[in-house]
Amino acid sequence: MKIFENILVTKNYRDHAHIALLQLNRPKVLNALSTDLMKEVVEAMLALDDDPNVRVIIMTGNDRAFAAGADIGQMMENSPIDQINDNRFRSWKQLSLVSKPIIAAVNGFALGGGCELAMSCDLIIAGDKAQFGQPEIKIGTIPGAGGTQRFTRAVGKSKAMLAVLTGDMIDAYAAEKAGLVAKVVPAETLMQEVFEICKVIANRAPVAVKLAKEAVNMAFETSLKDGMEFERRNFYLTFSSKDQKEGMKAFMEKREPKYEGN
Ligand code: CO8
Repeated sequence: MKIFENILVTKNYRDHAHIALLQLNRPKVLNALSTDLMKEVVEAMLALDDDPNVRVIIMTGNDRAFAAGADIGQMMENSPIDQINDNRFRSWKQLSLVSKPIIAAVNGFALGGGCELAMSCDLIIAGDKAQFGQPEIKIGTIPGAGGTQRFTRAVGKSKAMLAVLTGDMIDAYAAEKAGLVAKVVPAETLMQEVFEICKVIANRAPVAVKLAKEAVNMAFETSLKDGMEFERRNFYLTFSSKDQKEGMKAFMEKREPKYEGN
């Protein structure tokens, strides 16, 4: 994998052949999401998605911040036309093309675009000192990459309004209670806990994992009727994989399945 300027990418994370780590790496500015950083995130994510050995991807920051938002210094003098020409949202859209599960491991601040980036992942595991928020209103703007949409779908209208209109942060436990975060763990064991979850997912049938991810995400895009239809078709599709035959055979034979990803 190529060397990037603003992120660190590790394959074979903790010597696991199927787990990769992508770490945001602009610690001096709390991992503020510059356009270059986001381009690198997408380039690396798409490369990991193409790598047949990788089954699960972790996205993380550092102890102090997952990311404290878009780079304010970079955009403060922008005109709307600068923003259009910069086309930074293209990167965000491309993230949704990644077919493998992405787990956000969040310690410290996940604010503004940082919270939105965590929400672009498939699930969020938080350290107990993590703080989430959409503070854009405090600097005279509003969220631009899902803070009014994904956040609202995750926590409901009233809690979303409170966060978006005040800009106040919520802690990890409040985020878990509201449904933004799947699980809160001690900050110091976050990466170990996330690794354990990734090992479980990496052990599942890879094609079924992709189809399951796709089906859950479809719940945010369609009516219930269409979503159910989509799910059923993906369910049928798993029956064309060798791994489905192996999974059910192994169950009947009372042994562990051996999945090969086809
Ligand atoms: N952009 C640029 N620099 C930042 C950012 C940021 N978002 N956040 C922190 N920094 C820098 C600070 O300027 C400071 O730099 P320096 O040391 O050179 O002065 C350094 O990081 C450390 O920050 P603080 O000294 O402020 O640390 P504190 O512990 O006192 O405070 C906070 C931490 C509370 C996180 C504080 O830094 C803060 O409020 N940051 C800004 C949070 C924010 O407003 N985020 C929203 C930004 S707008 C946005 O995300 C819109 C998204 C739109 C779509 C995304 C497109 C890419």
